Amino acid sequence: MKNIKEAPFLQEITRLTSNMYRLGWDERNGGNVSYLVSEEELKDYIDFSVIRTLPLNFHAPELAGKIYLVTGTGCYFKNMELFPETNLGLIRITEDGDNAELLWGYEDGGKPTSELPSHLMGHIERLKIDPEQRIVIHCHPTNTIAMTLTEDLDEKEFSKKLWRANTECIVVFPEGVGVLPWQLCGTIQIGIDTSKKMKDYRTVIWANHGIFGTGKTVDEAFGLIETVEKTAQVFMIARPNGILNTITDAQLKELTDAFGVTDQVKEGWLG
Ligand code: 2HA
Ligand code: ZN
Repeated sequence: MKNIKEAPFLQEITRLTSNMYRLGWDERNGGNVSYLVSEEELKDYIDFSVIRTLPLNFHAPELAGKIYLVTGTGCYFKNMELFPETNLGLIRITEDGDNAELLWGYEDGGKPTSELPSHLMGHIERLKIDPEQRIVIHCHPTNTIAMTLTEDLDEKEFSKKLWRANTECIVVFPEGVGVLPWQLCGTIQIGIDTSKKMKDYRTVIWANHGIFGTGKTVDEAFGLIETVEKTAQVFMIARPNGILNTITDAQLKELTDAFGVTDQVKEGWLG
């Protein structure tokens, strides 16, 4: 067996968590990631024997047999690169969709993130839309959270504030962003509500808490989050001075036409 610390999929995730830590989006044990890994990618690194079985406390038969690399509950993003074996785990969803079998990791007796319902239910919804869906990232980006304190949480209003502030936004997320008002995190209910939003959006913001980005690649999901966060920063810097210049609906239409994403904009959102 090769050393799993050298596996490309593992290094991709630990590089990601280190990056997010340095960006200031994952203080303490904030944030969590889940990443679909194929048996082919794993076969040189693990023997697929089950170390422990962990109850999911919800039902995810759609993911039966799938294996996810998942950050551990209470784990710090800043420590993942150095100690992946305690801070990360590889879990396989059982055939009945009720349990997760630990195949590697959580070596100090840990278990998956408290936000596992949002992650797995999110994968289920996004897989229906995009069969290549692989990653869900949750983190706590400062300016995005700040913007949920000062702005209306209506999804169209919130999305359009981002689109109007910064040219790349409507091109990167023409479907807008989903927004959930505050509710208790780490629950099955927030998983249900978040995954409902993910039917329409690859990006979901939790007011006074953080953001989710999804996609087929780390770059896609991370790119959504960094584009929202960069724009929220621009918006929050400009806001106290009074906002004078924004991109108009006609200009937003020019952008969606030029970049071929017009059909992804929701009916009635542009003029
Ligand atoms: O503790 O970010 O939402 C990790 C979290 C919970
Ligand atoms: Zn969080």
